[in-house]
Amino acid sequence: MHLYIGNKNLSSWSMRVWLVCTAFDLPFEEVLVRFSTPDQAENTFAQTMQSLHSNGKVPALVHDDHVIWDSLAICEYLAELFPAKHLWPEDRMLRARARCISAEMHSSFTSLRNHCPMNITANLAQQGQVLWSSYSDLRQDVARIEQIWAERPQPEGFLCGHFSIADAFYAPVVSRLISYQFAVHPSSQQYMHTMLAHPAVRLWIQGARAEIVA
Ligand SMILES: N[C@@H](CCC(=O)N[C@@H](CS)C(=O)NCC(=O)O)C(=O)O
Repeated sequence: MHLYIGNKNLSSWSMRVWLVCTAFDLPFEEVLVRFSTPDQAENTFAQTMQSLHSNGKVPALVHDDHVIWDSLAICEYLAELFPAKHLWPEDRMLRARARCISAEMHSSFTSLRNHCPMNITANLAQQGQVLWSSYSDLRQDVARIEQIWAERPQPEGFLCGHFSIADAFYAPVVSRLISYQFAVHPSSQQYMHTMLAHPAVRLWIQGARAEIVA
């Protein structure tokens, strides 16, 4: 099973799936395809990804000669492939909640996504201040995310019990809140702390830092 991902520092959609594969110790090989920069004569990222699939984006999972190319679809595929790993919560109601909040992350929060691209290693506090005071829809997105986090079953725990696909979907937000230094409630800070202590999250962040040094 090969998982194609973009730069760890930048690719929020890749981060989600990689975290799931790593946190649940799934048998996969990572294929890092760096995003091309405007000064490159050829868009090697687009060439590589489009040769794999016409969607041309990361993440993409290649398994048994099939390509699955959307982060939520990949996670659902993995959950079916490894049922004993319980990538979704075992409890039906928690599982339904995990699916709801993952779908909400997948389809919403466009203001946060558009104004605040993930950049794990950057300190974007200054931009954060300007963005925060300029965009009410950005403040609304963060407020809704904090509401979702506050509804987790245990204050010191993950969103739906043990670490699940839902947490992986919100991991890039944890990174954004840190980079842009948006002030959040103590309960949200506690969730961010829990996430940052997770071994898979730590490994991804280490990888992002290593990319910048390299
Ligand atoms: N809905 C897709 C979105 C994937 C996506 O937008 N990936 C970005 C990187 S994080 C990408 O590949 N961008 C390159 C491009 O658009 O050419 C998913 O969930 O996987």
